[in-house]
Amino acid sequence: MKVGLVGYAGSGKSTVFEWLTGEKPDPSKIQQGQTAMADVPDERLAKIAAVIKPKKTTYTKVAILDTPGLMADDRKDNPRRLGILREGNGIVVVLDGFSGSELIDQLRRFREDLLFADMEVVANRIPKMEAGLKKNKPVKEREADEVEIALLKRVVAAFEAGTPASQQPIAPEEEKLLRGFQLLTLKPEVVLVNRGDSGFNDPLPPNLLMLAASAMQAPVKLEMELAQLGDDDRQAFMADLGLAAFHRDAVIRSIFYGVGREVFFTVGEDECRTWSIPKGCEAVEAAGCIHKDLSEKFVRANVISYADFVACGYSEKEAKTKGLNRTEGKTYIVKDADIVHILASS
Ligand SMILES: Nc1nc2c(ncn2[C@@H]2O[C@H](COP(=O)(O)OP(=O)(O)OP(=O)(O)O)[C@@H](O)[C@H]2O)c(=O)[nH]1
Ligand SMILES: [Mg+2]
Repeated sequence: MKVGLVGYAGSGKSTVFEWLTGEKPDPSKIQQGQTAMADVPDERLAKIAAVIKPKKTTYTKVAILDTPGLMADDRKDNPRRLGILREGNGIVVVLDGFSGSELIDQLRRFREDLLFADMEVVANRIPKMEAGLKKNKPVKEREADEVEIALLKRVVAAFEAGTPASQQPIAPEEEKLLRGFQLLTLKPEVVLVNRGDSGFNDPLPPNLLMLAASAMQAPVKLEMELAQLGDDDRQAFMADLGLAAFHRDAVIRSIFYGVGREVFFTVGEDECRTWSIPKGCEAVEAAGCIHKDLSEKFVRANVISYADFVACGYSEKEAKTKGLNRTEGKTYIVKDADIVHILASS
């Protein structure tokens, strides 16, 4: 699971990268993008671990990718800069909320750049495919190419009209043809406003929330500076500034859930752990997130819902006694925070 930080030059992407991952970005590597991991904190797992006291507690991680800033004036190079994001599962747009620049304009312009980058890759493919039609080809192949070219032309026309791929009517078989482009306007987007030392308790402007209902904000640089202080100083400064708590953990969780992920738990005396899954996935796919073998040799899953597990005092034994440990098959849709045991054939 990888998400890319993106935004205009100087919006604070590299500051956010360090805030989320604890790693300092290396300026010499910025052009190709750089990645570091961040734990996804989970209070539910922390509680489970406090009761079960396993040897090890492991949180699932998300890979955070820092990218070179987009240029606001000369936008020609922006598609190349955005290209780094194509392999990611989602996009975090970092808006400059500290220098007085209009937030809504930044987001609008960013979305234009994103759409333009997608339009460029799809449009560039059309003349190449048309040239291929001039060669001798079996009829079936030629027909398939013609269908594909018609699709690409339709998608480009919609881009020209300003419609991102996520809002275009794309049938599942068309989606397969488009998959190779790794379209940016199909990726889930999370908006993060990088606030300065003040204003972080003010609500975000309503016109921004109209464009991005779940936009978040955080005083990123300030939190990094406060984190360097000793406990007493930090608490005194936080009280002075009106900062009730750090935003970092909530932001990382919102990014994780915002790009369509969820977790399930495995619990045991050796290890308690969260596993990252796509929202709404089947038990057999969830098993594959632990190990490929577990999905190939899947027999069944024993599942306790998180609420039942808590009600049973975090005891699997108790849940079993009360009949709350369910046996589920391959197609069971795993719920966020389910406690799961996969049984596989050997
Ligand atoms: N005053 C203030 N400065 C900030 C804040 N966040 C970041 N900065 C400063 O803004 C400058 C740019 O921050 P970076 O994190 O490097 O921004 P970036 O988006 O990675 O920039 P590029 O990689 O060049 O696009 C740095 O000098 C930061 O110290 C903030 O909240 N307040
Ligand atoms: Mg940077």
